[in-house]
Amino acid sequence: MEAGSFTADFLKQNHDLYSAATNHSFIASIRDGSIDAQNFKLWMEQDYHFVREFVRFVASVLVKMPRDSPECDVDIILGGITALESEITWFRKEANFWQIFLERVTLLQPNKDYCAFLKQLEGSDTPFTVAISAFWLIELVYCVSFMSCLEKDAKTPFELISTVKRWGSPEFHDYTLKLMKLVDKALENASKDEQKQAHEACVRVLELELKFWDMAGFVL
Ligand code: HMH
Repeated sequence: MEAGSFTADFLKQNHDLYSAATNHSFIASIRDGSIDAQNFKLWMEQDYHFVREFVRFVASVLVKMPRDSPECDVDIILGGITALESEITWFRKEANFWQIFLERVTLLQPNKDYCAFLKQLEGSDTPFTVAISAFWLIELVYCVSFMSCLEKDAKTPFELISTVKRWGSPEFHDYTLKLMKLVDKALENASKDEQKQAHEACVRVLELELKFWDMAGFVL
């Protein structure tokens, strides 16, 4: 069988897990308007803290970029970091609206596990190729999930529109496509071992995303 690009091959080979991570019942409940405010607040509290760790992870991806990378490639990651700053400001504003006290949040186990995985990827023993692959997929799962909440027949509640637009907008989708191209370019000439490591990291991302949604959809 002729091998295609890393990203296309990965999504084909892990179709069921990818589909489970991007068609979760938590997202379906936003899409059909049946979501409970408690679940949404729980997701927001946890995700804010995830994003705080994610900032460090994305910075580590930038540091790992090969020195001879074209400037436009570096700028894609830099743009990602810039977007995270406005994301954090948005989280604080939303938290205020939902009466969430972000500094009082206790991290739940699935979030702790995900942040621990990010920390591991931040380490200097994780190659750039592996880190950028995970980065692409982390963004893609949110993009594809939230995009479904903006489809014509979606009944997303008005108060959640700014959330779903953050990750489900055409601009965010373009950004994931740019990341995808960076991944495929980086892995084209990588060793078999790095390709395998990148594949494994991406499987882990899907598993962790799935558990993160499970956590958000679970009411105590
Ligand atoms: C858990 N995955 C999780 N949170 C996010 N904010 C994203 C992906 C996308 O940035």
